[in-house]
Amino acid sequence: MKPIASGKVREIYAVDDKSLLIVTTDRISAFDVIMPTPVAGKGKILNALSEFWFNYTRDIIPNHMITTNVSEFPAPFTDDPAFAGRSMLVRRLKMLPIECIVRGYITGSGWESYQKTGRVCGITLPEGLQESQKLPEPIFTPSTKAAEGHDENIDFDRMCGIIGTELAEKVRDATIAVYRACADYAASRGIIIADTKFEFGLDENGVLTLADEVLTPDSSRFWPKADYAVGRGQKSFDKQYLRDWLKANGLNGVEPGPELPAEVVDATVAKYREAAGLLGVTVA
Ligand code: Q0N
Repeated sequence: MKPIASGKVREIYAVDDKSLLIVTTDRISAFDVIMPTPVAGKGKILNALSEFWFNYTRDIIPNHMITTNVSEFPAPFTDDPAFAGRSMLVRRLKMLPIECIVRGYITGSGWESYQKTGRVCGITLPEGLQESQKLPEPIFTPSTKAAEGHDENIDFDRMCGIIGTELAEKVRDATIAVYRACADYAASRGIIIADTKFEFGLDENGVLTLADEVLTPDSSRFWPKADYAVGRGQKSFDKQYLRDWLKANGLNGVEPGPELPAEVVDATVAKYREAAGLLGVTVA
């Protein structure tokens, strides 16, 4: 079986007209480069996190998850150990061409934009914010895939022009509601979810449905609450050790990525396990 789409970390297999199988590999990227060495265990942890959040938010918005139980997968995937624990059977949707980003804290490209213009995606923010500061309210900052394949930030009016105002309002409200519920939960367990990206689709009845992966460290910025302080960048919950090692060896951004020593792999997977543990997510 060949995937119909292959991302940096995940692969999507066509199952039938109604469903797809999303497989989360153990690949890891840093500074936009995929490392040749897998982080054994990472895929299962990310799959378990997405499954947890889909269940946690099911009363806020329907989602695409059917099952993560490999025994319930259709042929030829049934009970395949290569897929066990790292994959999710999902409903096939008509995907919306928008990346739904929500930010509770000002960092990254949002911080760059704010420093230059005082705004992010057309939203004017209060004056005098410091780097990494919590925003008064979470903000919705959509983006779209530009022709080059790179994401382009858009304002809400542009989004309305692409998918229509009524749907855009629903998507924005769902994005903020899911983020609030999950960020509050994570904060109560020692993890700040600074921002995240959701993708939505419409099901066969036109019902807005949460898709993709949800609130993993690959789609979000997780910060350890214990180390948080405003006025500077924050340590990444999961990738700090890897980034520091790459930088110390002059290998940040170098293609192809270097083979990783066991110590880097071990320290990194330990952080994914720690995040899951703090969130109360058990990984098979
Ligand atoms: C789907 N992707 C990749 C944008 C796309 N439930 C679904 N139904 C139909 N298609 C998809 C899903 C899901 N999930 C998702 N491609 C197809 C997701 N992203 C990756 C980043 O770029």
